[in-house]
Amino acid sequence: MLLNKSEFLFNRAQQFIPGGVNSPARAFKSVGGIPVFFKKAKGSIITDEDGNEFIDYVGSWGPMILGHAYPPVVKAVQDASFNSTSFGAPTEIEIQMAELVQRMVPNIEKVRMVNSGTEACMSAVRVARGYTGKEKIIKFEGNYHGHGDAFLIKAGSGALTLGQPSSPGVTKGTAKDTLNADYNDLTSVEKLLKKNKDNVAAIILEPVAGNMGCIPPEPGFLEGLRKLCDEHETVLIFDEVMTGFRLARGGAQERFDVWADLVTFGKIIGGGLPVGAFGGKEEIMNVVAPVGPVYQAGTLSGNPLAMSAGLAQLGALEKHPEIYVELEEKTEYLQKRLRLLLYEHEIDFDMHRVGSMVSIFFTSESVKDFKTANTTDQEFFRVFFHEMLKRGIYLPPSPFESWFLGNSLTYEMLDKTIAAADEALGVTKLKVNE
Ligand code: KE4
Repeated sequence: MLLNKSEFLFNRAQQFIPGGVNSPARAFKSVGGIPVFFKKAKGSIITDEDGNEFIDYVGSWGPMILGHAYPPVVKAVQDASFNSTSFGAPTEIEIQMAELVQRMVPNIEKVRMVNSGTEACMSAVRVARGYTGKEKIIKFEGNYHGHGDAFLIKAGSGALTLGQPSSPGVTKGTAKDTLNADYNDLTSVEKLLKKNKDNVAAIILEPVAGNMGCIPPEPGFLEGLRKLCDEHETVLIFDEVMTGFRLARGGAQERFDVWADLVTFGKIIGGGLPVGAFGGKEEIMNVVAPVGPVYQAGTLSGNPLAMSAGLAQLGALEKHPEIYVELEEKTEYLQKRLRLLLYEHEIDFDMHRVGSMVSIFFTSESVKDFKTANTTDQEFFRVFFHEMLKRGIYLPPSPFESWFLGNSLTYEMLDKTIAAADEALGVTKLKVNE
């Protein structure tokens, strides 16, 4: 029986860990059932505790762009670990990482390593406030920037899936300084800027939304934000925790040729180890301690083990830009065939793909923001998710997440996925319309 070891482990885990998981996104809350416990993965194949194999479209929520247990990453981590895993003192490898980030993302004049995307985004907002002396920030409904207090105000990702537009524990004092605009709606931003004249420190956004499903910026949206930030002397922060090093070597900035003042990174930059980073204009970054007065610190920031994993993965991406072409072609191959299936099954849907990020929305609406993303038929997704799982396809367990493709996916795996989707869509339609 599938999942019996996962079921046993889940019961055990819940005795010691809230909800049995160390991150709510893994809890299967919006799809129901028992979260799958995995024991190993190689390339795009991930194996659960019962030995069942799945084709993986989560990729640890983005880091595994070159597949699990990518040999250069494994070797780099092994080699580094013999020399200790952390010193809490400066090392050359941190400089190598900073130099590599700057080569791949040329507007990153100064960069600071941290340990997660949340930390990167929290720090970037503090830096923007410290640099401008202003208090408010503008974010977008449905965007997720990690679990920092300032962001859990109508956040996307876990909070959206859990249906809590803002989290208890966030004080009114904090919430008042976070303003919510609508994604792809420049007018909503202009209104907030006007209403809070000269007091908006930053606009932060996912340049391609991934935490309400994959939703691209409409033409002119990013350019419009760039212009508004220049006019209002507001810091433009691109949260590229998901899109960084995925959509291109230079991430969404390079893909859309719109350049932010500060950029945050995570996921891919660590090769699967805990790494985040924030960086950008030297003039802004020089407010960061110890150069400037804005305090930001971390015991394990830039530790040699995590840097070795990140360098190995980013190094491969820098050296082999053809990876982005291959990955784009594979994702387009999948998207085109899934689209055909959805038409054949006469299922209402919208679908967005940017690079190797893709999502299906089971809705008749055209999805462009939080409101329209929410029209997706969550019950249909729930059944579809489990029908795909039964057929050995592991999708992100939420209708409000992007799928993440790794370049270790083969066309044989893609064809298996398409065949599984053909069956799963048919069965889902029957089950949901029963
Ligand atoms: P972390 O703190 O989880 O490393 O990064 C937070 C974050 C920041 N910005 C963006 C655009 C993100 O997507 C994330 C984290 N993404 C979620 C998945 N959508 C991580 C999964 C989880 O929370 O377990």
